[in-house]
Amino acid sequence: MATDNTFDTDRGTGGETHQHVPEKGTHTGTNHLTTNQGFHVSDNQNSLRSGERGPTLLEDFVLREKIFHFDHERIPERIVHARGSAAHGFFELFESLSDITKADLFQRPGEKTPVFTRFSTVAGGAGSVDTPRDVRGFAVKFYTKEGNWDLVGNNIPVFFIQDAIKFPDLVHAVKMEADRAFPQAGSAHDTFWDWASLMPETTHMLMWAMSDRTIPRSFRTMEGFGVHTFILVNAKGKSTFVKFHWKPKLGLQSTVWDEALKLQAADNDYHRRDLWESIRSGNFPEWELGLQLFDQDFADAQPYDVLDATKIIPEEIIPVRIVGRMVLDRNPDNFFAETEQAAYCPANIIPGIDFSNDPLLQGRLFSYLDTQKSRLGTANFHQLPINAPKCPVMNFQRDGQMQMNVPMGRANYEPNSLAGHDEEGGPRECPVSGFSTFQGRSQQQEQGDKLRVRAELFADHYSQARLFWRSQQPSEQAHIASSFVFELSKVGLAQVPPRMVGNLRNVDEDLAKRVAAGLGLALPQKAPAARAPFDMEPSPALSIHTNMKATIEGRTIGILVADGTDASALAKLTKAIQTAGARVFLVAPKIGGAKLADGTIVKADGQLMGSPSQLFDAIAILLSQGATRTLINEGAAVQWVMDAFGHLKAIGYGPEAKQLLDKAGIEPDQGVVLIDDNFVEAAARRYWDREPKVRSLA
Ligand code: HDD
Repeated sequence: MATDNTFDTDRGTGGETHQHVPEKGTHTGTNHLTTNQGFHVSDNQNSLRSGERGPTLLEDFVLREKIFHFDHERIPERIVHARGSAAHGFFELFESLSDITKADLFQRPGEKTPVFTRFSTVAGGAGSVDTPRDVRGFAVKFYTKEGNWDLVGNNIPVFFIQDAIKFPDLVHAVKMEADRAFPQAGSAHDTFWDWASLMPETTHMLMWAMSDRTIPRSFRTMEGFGVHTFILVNAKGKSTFVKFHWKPKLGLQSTVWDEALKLQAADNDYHRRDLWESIRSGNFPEWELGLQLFDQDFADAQPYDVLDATKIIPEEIIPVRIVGRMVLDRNPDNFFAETEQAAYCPANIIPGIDFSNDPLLQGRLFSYLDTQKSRLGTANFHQLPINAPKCPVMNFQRDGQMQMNVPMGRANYEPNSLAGHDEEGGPRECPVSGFSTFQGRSQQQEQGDKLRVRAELFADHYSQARLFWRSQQPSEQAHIASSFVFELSKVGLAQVPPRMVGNLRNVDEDLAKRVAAGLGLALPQKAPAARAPFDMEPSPALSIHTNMKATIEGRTIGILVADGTDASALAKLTKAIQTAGARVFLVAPKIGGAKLADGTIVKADGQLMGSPSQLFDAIAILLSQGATRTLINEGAAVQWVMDAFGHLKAIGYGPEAKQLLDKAGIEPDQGVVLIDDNFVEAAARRYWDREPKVRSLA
């Protein structure tokens, strides 16, 4: 009778198995496949049945356990930020901050604190794509010696709403529509713009959302922000307001919208893969932590409220003080156990850091703990390895589903007098080192009538939206106006686009006119403003195009090769790119590679059809004349060049490949260079001035 139709069990499953299979009949091997109860499994290919062709027996506990566990593998995904990727690393302090905070991780220069950092999109489900137009989450869990501190931020320093009570409406409006369950992972639809156009407080964040900030090149090239004003408290009880910033070592970089759209087809996992591969190859993503520090007098003197999460403090007014760095140097071992089960919570803070009265933050303090119970199914989720603090946890909380610890002793209440009576009394509260809420968050006493109101300055919804607009380069303004046109063009409710453009007239008349013209709308009435906007000094720090670093470090350059490519030219180019800190990705018509002119074979990293130029920061084309003649009739090759040009990337080419450029309709400019003419330097930037030649922008 056959016992195994598929695999030779003694050899495992074709090399994928981690099990070392010991000699048959022995029970001494350490790598046996077992059930969850620890029984060795003798046959993982056939269920237990009555007779060779008979029914499967209910008695088969091996089968039942395996299917049972599989049936329960999925847990509810996060209601927002469901799609994400994370990595382990460390935070290293540059200078002691003992003058402003007693938080232990900020005391000793050079000291490292472990972190687990998760990046995410907001609107899409866990299986959605990486490159929709969307805000990105930037959540850092610091495992400090005093307990876990979670800085749960975004890649944008402001938020859509001022009060947490609006959060369910925001999320319902932006996620797929209630009746039809589409669209997935995007804001370009009726319900989002219906809601947003009725909520003028969203306007500042909408400006950021329609900018290139929401189509980042990678997680490694995004800024991160704690968004809210927090409070630092030193050992003497003195407080300082703080806003947290993460600055990427590689500088800010974004894609262009057409590229982001095409990336959704080229690689669903574009950002996830980038994070994973850069860590695996030893190019560890890095950010500096910066603080904006200010006091109550400064806060009182501003024309906006520092407790309003729709407002920033321009960096030119309060400079960002760099105090440390975060390096992500280890990929998770298991996506589910770590990334999926990671439970961040803004309420996780440590002595020396405190909340402000920002009404958005105050609501968040409740939501995250609450959602983890529904997502992870038990109040004991903090015991999961990824969530457990790396310092001792001792209290009298007991029991609950999935209790994974075995609390010792008789005492499970406090106070008790068991200590000293041959019994352990358990831990005691510690007034000196324990967390005590900072008294006096604002100069006003925290008491008053019970009111459902917002402070007066919260009513200014447009001044900072205008500040953002006026701080952008013309190329970036064109992207913002065009994004509004793109998104509102997807809206079928006739009343919505004019309402939105009416709001934009409070931001900037030119912006509103451009959006109206792009939509083919007559300019609507200006919406009434609850508080008249005023002009602020433009902030160059808000522009990506001003602040991009002219370097190819950390980037990927695609080189198209084929049979007959000059081997020495390829070697020279590869060396130059790698020396400058970038990665080379060889693309060839066949994955098996190309036979170079000197007869050597190089293997391709990707086949032409499956490796469109969206995947690269710049491209180079090294072909023989024969290969060029063939490839000018290959749509994928022509598209490769056209897209790189259209996405404003540098194109390097050997003279033999010129015909391919001509076929793709390339009009040479500064970014189209012969490979010998310092292609590496050309590849360090994007060519924004090319854009009007390749698309019409609003
Ligand atoms: Fe939130 C997840 C960031 C407002 C309620 N949020 C979540 C994550 C990030 C943020 C990065 C994913 C964390 C992870 O990787 O697991 N959220 C923000 C920022 C906000 C913000 C920067 C404004 C400044 N959030 C906000 C409000 C509420 C929530 C006002 C509710 C009142 N957020 C949640 C949540 C989530 C969440 C429902 C979903 C999954 C989770 O918490 O763990 O509780």
